[in-house]
Amino acid sequence: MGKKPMPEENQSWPSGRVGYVALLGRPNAGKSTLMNTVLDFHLAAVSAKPQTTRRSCLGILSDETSQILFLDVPGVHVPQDELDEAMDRSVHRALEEADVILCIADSSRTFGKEDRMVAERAASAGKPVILAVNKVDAAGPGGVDAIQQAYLKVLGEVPAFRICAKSLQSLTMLLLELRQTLPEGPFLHDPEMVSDSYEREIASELIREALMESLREEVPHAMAVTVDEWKETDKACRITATLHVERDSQKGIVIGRGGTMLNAIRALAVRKLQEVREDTIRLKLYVRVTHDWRNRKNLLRDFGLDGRE
Ligand SMILES: Nc1nc2c(ncn2[C@@H]2O[C@H](COP(=O)(O)OP(=O)(O)OP(=O)(O)O)[C@@H](O)[C@H]2O)c(=O)[nH]1
Ligand SMILES: [Mg+2]
Repeated sequence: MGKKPMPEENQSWPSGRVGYVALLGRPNAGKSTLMNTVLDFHLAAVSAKPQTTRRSCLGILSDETSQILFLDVPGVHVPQDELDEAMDRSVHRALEEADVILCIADSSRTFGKEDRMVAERAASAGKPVILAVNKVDAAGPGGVDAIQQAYLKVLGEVPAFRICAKSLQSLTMLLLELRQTLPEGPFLHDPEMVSDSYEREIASELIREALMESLREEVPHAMAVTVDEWKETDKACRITATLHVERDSQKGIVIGRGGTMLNAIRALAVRKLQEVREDTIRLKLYVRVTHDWRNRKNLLRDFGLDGRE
């Protein structure tokens, strides 16, 4: 599945159109979906709940003449706690690093406060901006035109594309435009790689995705996942992870009556891990109350969620 740490820049890699594309959008706009689709790899967690992505993640799309380095980041929203502040730092860093900003708008919703924040941030970054109006398959009548116009009013005259992030075919013209907008230069990563994430980071995201899908309302937002042990043998990959919750009552919900919920979460997570790995997965999950972890800077750092990745 995931990737080993990157080797240093290699002279045998080609040159071409190369650069960073920051994916900027409100929570739930479809940023991670788009990245997974173009990579044809389940790298980033995706869910119907907002604020799924909590830290930035690099996705590498290489062909013979180009290397697009996608920076998937948390959705832009008004920070409520230390975790939100850290998520916002990830967005800030990605915008600084970006050669191009790809604004992703959700046409199934009306233009709101978070959309304005997204558009204003993109417009003031001083970088080339491209607009992708997503979820055209789910938009109501006039929804696509309305959101496109609202964004362009803030962004000015920038190229705009109508897409369905789940469908690679709908992304062809957008990818062409991105390649043309990137600067010329040597490849920055091994073209065989799809990410620089460690396998255990990807695994913790997939386990979190299982939590987002299995648990209702606010519980998954109050949870973090740490992978504590990772052992590969000829027969299996043994993973031990802790699911951190904030309160005792949440622990009860996550475990469920007689452990039924935890078993269901484990089974779903194993299926997701199995899809990206060829070997058998043996997953052990522990649930632990880690009070107020979203506001404790040292824990955010330990969990890799301090926005300094
Ligand atoms: N109908 C439809 N749904 C989509 C499309 N793209 C994404 N989605 C759905 O939108 C939801 C959010 O997708 P994500 O990719 O997690 O969104 P995100 O922008 O990364 O969200 P955050 O990480 O919370 O900022 C998921 O349920 C996706 O399946 C699309 O083109 N059409
Ligand atoms: Mg995301």
